[in-house]
Amino acid sequence: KQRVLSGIQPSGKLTLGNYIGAMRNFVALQHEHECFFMVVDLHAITVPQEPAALREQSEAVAALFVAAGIDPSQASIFMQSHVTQHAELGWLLTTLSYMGELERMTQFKDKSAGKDAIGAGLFVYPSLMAADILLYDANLVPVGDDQKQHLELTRDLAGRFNHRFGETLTIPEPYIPKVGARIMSLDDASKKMSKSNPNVGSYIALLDSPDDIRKKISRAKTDLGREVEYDPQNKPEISNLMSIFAQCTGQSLEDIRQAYEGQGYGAFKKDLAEAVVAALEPIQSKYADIRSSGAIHDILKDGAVRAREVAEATLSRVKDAMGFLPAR
Ligand code: AQP
Repeated sequence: KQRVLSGIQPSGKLTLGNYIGAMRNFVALQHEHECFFMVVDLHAITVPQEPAALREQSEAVAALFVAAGIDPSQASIFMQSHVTQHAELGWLLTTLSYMGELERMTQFKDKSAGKDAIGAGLFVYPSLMAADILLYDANLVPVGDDQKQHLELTRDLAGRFNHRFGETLTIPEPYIPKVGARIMSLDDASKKMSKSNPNVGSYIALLDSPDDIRKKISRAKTDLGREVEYDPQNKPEISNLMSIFAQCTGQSLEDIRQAYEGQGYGAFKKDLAEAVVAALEPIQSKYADIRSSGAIHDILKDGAVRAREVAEATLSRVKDAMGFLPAR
């Protein structure tokens, strides 16, 4: 069986982008593969987080994994910070990372742009992410398009480690959806939809109420003209909305174009809102059940036990290869 590993940061409310770009593939991969899905809280603190919000969002993300369809008896669901090997391998890989390659990461450039106090953790984020993946000898990493560059760096670091210290780490492959790998912001289709965007109207949260979803979609930016056509170059806003429609209903872009021919944006947006509401309804109701049952704590406990076992074996191999004196 191939190993699959991925994570999501509890850095805000999960969005439709997180779901379409990443989580949906977690669900699809769980039956054929040995899967590890984690809430990457150590990553979330690379930008300032309020303790109470971090705690709440962490539990919310874990519960959303289950609500979205990840079966905890099939896949291990855990908190990154519950498996201390992540921080330790993260440090080891930081020492193998080059300043130049970290400086080239677009996520670092985007998140540090215009800030005068930039946390060092934000800079070494990709080294920790490499540790997350390499600890599990992951073969496949389901992520959205924005994480492709970090995954490339992970592959470079694994290759560098193996070259310097002997074959130790498995080189992972990205697993990126062919469509929906980059859902854009509702207020600006040149930026990806992001849970940490301070403008809540820019994203649809998986737990937004039906009324909020309707409001956000009716206010979503559209392009000049009135034809519903997929043309990302010239009509980026409407093309993004069409992608969301296609992802929520399973219809093709061409079917959507034909269905709204001559009707303008208004009718399309109205149906889009209902399609999103319908797609999220089952997730939201399952989420409410899981949160009220309190079952998530046991799920996280079991997941961490399974994860630790694999992570510790890899970490020992790595430390041994690097020449650390074994503790007796
Ligand atoms: N807009 C998106 N479209 C498709 N996939 C997306 N992902 C994120 N945004 C989109 C994918 O979701 C997974 C979890 O992402 P993350 O929490 O690790 O951080 P991120 O990639 O930086 O996502 P956000 O929502 O933009 O979070 P913040 O705002 O905190 O940085 C990843 O697989 C990602 O590709």
